[in-house]
Amino acid sequence: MRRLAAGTKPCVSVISNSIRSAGSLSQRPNSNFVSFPGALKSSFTSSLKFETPDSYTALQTYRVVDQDGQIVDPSFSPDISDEAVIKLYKDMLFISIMDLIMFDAQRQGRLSFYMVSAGEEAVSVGSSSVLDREDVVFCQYREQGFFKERGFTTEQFMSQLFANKKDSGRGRNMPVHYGSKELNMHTVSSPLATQLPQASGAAYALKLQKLQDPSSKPRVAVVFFGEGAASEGDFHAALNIAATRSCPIVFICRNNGFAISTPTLDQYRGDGIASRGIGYGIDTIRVDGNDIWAVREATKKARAMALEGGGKPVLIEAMTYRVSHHSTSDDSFAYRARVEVEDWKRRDNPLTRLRKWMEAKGCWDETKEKDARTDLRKEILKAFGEAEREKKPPIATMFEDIYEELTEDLKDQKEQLRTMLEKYPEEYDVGSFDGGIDSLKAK
Ligand SMILES: Cc1ncc(C[n+]2csc(CCOP(=O)(O)OP(=O)(O)O)c2C)c(N)n1
Ligand SMILES: [Mg+2]
Repeated sequence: MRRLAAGTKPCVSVISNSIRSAGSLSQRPNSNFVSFPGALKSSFTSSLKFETPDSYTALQTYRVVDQDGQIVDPSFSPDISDEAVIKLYKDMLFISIMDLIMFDAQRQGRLSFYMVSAGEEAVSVGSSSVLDREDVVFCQYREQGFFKERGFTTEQFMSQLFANKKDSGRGRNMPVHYGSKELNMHTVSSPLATQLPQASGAAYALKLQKLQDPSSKPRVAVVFFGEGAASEGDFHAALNIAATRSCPIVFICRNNGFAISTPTLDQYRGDGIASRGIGYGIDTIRVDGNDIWAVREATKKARAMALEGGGKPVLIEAMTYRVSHHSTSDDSFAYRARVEVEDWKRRDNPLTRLRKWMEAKGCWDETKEKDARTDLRKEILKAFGEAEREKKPPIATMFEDIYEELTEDLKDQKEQLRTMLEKYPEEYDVGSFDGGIDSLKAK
C-alpha cells in the first residue's frame, strides 16, 4: 500500500486497498477453480453448453397485499399507525386529483405541458415514506408523489407548473421539472437517464464524506428511472460505477411497460431490468409497484443494505402499468387498446388496493373518501388560481445565475432587449412579468 502523507483523509486508503487486492491473485495447484482475474468463482466443466435466457425462470415479484387489498404475507404487520397510512393514501389521492386537473388545464391552453403518473402513485409515495429526508434524490419526471410525500407544497407545485415568480427554478423549466434544495431533491431534467450517473456520483461523494467524518449522518442517494431510460448508456455506466466503487445508492426502476409508444418487448429481450442489476453484481429485488406495502418494505430494506459495510448499490424494479398517456403531447390509443388500459384501471390500481385494505381495517369509508376528495380538490384549485394569477419572474432574471457579475456581452444584450421592448410595445406584452420593462434598466 502506498504510504499516506500526514493528514491525508482515509478515503485514499480505501482506493489503494482495492488496487492491491485485484493484483494479488495467485493460482493454487490442482484446484478445480481457476481464479482468473475476471471471474473469481468459476469452476471448470467439460460440458460444452451455452446458457440461454430460457433456462432461467423470471425473477419473482414481491408483494404483501393482493389486488383485493388482502394481505398475502402472513408475517406482515403495518409498521405505522392508521393515521400515517391515511396520510400516505391522501398523498396518492392528491397526486391523482392534481393530475386530472392539470391535464385538463393543458387541454384548455392554460398550461404548456403536463405529465401524469396515474397507476404509479404507490412507487413514489411508498418509497419516499421510508427514506430519510436527508437522502439525496434524483427523479425522472413521473415521481410527483415523491415530492408530495417529502413535503413539496401545493403552492410549490403550482408555481413551477405556471412558471411564476415564486418558482424556485425561476420559471426556466418546462412544467413538471420540479426540484427542491431544501428537500434534497435535484431538479428533474429532460434528457433521459442523465440523472443516473449523477446519482452514482452523489452516492460516491456521500461515501467519501462519511469516511472523512465518521460521525456524520449515514445517507444514501436514491435515483428513479423508467425501463425505457434503462436502454441509455448512462444507465449501464451508473450501475457499473456504483457497483465497483461500492456506493450507497438505491436504484428504483419504474417498469410501467412503455417508453412513450415503445412497448417493453421492443425495448429489451431479457428478464426486465432486475436481471441487469444482478449482471452488474448488485443486490436486486422485483416488487409489485401497485402494492404500497411491498414498495415500502423493499425500499426500507434496500436503504439499510445500501449503508452496510461502508456502502453498496441496491436495485429495485417496481412493476406497474402506465395508465395515462405518456404526456399531454401523446395519444396512447394510437398504439394500445383502450380496453387494456381500462382493464388495468379497474383490476389493479394502487389507490384502490390501499383503499380496500384501509376499509377492511375499518379506518376508511365512503364518507371519508368523499370528504378527502372534496378537500383536496378545493386546495388544489385554490393554489391553481393563485399561481395562474401570480406575476412571472422579472425579465432581467433571464440574464442571471450564469456569471456572478454580468459580462459586457450580457449587459449589451440586456440593453438591446430593453430597447426592443420599448420600441414595439404593441408586439410585446410584458405586463405579466414582475416589474415589466423596469427590471431591464441598468443598475
Ligand atoms: C436522451 C433522450 N432521448 C429521448 C427522449 C424522449 N423521451 C422522453 S420520455 C421518453 C420515454 C421514457 O420512457 P421510460 O424511461 O420508460 O419512462 P416512462 O415515461 O415510461 O415513465 C422518451 C423516449 C429524451 N427525453 N431524452
Ligand atoms: Mg416506461
